[in-house]
Amino acid sequence: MDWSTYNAALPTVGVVNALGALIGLWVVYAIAQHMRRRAHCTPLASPPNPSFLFGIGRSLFKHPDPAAVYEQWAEKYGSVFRIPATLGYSRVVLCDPKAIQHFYSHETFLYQQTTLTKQSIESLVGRGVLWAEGESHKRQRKALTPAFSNAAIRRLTYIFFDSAYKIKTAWDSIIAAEGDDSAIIEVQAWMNHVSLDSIGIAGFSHDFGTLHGKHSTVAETFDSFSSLKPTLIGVAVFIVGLAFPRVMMRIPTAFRMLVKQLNASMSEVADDLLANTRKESEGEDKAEDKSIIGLLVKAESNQSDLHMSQDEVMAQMKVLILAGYETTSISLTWCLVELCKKPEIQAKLRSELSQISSGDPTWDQLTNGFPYLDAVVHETLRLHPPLGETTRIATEDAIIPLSTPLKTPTGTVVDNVSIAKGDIVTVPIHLMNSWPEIWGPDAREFNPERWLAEDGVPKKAQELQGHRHLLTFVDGPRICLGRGFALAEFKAVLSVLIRNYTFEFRDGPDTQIERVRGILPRPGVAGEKGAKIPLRVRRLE
Ligand code: HEM
Ligand SMILES: *[C@@H]1O[C@H](CO)[C@@H](O)[C@H](O)[C@H]1NC(C)=O
Ligand SMILES: *[C@@H]1O[C@H](CO)[C@@H](O)[C@H](O)[C@H]1NC(C)=O
Ligand SMILES: *[C@@H]1O[C@H](CO)[C@@H](O)[C@H](O)[C@H]1NC(C)=O
Ligand SMILES: CC(=O)N[C@H]1CO[C@H](CO)[C@@H](O)[C@@H]1O
Repeated sequence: MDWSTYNAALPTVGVVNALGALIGLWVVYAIAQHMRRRAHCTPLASPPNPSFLFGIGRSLFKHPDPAAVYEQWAEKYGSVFRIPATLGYSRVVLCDPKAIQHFYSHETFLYQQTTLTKQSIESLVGRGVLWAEGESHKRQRKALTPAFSNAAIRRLTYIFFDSAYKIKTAWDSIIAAEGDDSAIIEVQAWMNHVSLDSIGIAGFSHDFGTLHGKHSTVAETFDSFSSLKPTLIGVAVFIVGLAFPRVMMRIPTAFRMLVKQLNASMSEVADDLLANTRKESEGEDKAEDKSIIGLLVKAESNQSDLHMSQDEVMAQMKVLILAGYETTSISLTWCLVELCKKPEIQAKLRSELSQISSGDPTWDQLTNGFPYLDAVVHETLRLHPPLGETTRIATEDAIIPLSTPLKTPTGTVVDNVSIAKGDIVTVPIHLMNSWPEIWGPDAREFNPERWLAEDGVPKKAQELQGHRHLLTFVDGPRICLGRGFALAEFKAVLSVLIRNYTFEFRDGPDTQIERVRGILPRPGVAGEKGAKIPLRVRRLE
């Protein structure tokens, strides 16, 4: 036995023991707190826990159709239930319209982002409106709202048509190069381009130029998120991160490196805009900036009560990219997928759009003039919400009202549910948008007609708040600020594409499409790598 080794080991053992004891105490304390709070909560039914470490989250994350899983639970356990989460914690799931209305209307105050989400948003886009809560959120939101008014979007509509024509120019030359009337085009990449370029120009007068084939670090960074593989280290970091979010944010995983890269390239764009807007307000000869952030910076110098710091302005620009780029691109891509699955719907849409005789429709015509286009767009948003769930933490004990009384596991029937401060609450957006219980037997089908028929949106669906009774843009204080922007862009781009081309799956009508994970899940061909949607695009004469 070597004594020196033994002696050196002693203090280490002591430290390890002390640490162990401390961690043990902390766990006991946390559990006691949890039990105390839980004591006055309404007992809720819950599926069995497959894994103490991961709870049900991992299997849900991997599942191709999470809405179907939530549906089974809701049918078995009622419209409010608990699901097991990481390390023995649980999440309360709300599938009751009144409960959901209560949840969204109290967002940013009673229900706030979990520490992990908050940290991720901050590292991605800074302390902008997506990050803020409570009064600070209210102030930022108030400052941003005028820049998203109908009048503002009306002035920006030509930008969406311009972007669509850039696709047309590019596609026409791809098709011409084939020496035919059609070509195979991976449309998801183009929907990314059209979405990013439009947000750049309309949002803050910056042309990313991806529709002209320009390389963009911002686009590339977003794309590389979807090719990240969940590594063992990544999973470990994730678990540590649940308990110690600050530690996680410092560990240089691939995700963190990408976040940094994104931050750097987005900051550059922000600096440009601010410099230009400042020149403009100093009276230098520049075309007037009507972009969303341009308007904002100008308004900012006038209304001191709405003053935003330079950091906040930068953060808002990044928020626009984060909130508007992928969401819009994913929706457009899903729409093309659905139109390939249902050629008769594609044809009907084309026939409505053929009424356009000359020139582009105005914003007002886009908004109200094409009922079938409107129905196709909303049916896409209903079935394919880019954000599938909202998850928040309750900052206080709360009583959640219900539309329909709930039978608890102890057999009593309650018309409200008590939860405790610290409870995590989830609204399954995808389920609420497509639940047969709410939308009727054809709820899972892509059927635009439902938006045009007399009783197409059933009474039960009408109980849901939110844009057109959908939760795709959520509801309440955090309802998507860019929904008018998104709808105008969606409709403008779709109208140009459908008038000029027909779309079919590369490998025929039976092609299976699945959800591929990224920052947000995207459509991709089943069994193929990456989120790619190769379509045969045929020119119309
Ligand atoms: C189809 C496209 C879109 C969908 C489905 C969508 C959906 C959403 C959702 C679900 C939220 C709430 C996020 C949360 O709860 O944390 C949100 C927030 C937001 N969206 Fe959108 N969005 C879309 C397009 C856009 C566009 C194009 C813009 C901007 C140009 C935009 C700007 C925003 C902003 C600024 C917020 C933050 C609002 C707040 O925190 O108060 N969105 N969006
Ligand atoms: C993001 O970039 C800005 C400016 O370049 C910098 O000040 C900030 O620290 C960066 N944030 C992160 C999380 O990298
Ligand atoms: C700001 O105020 C000046 C005069 O004080 C006015 O000319 C300008 O239109 C205002 N700008 C905005 C964006 O309200
Ligand atoms: C909640 O429900 C219980 C019984 O189900 C009722 O006694 C109580 O008044 C309700 N509370 C609220 C705030 O609605
Ligand atoms: C052949 C055809 O219909 N071309 C149309 C392409 O789209 C533009 C703008 O939407 C129309 O002006 C063309 O007539």
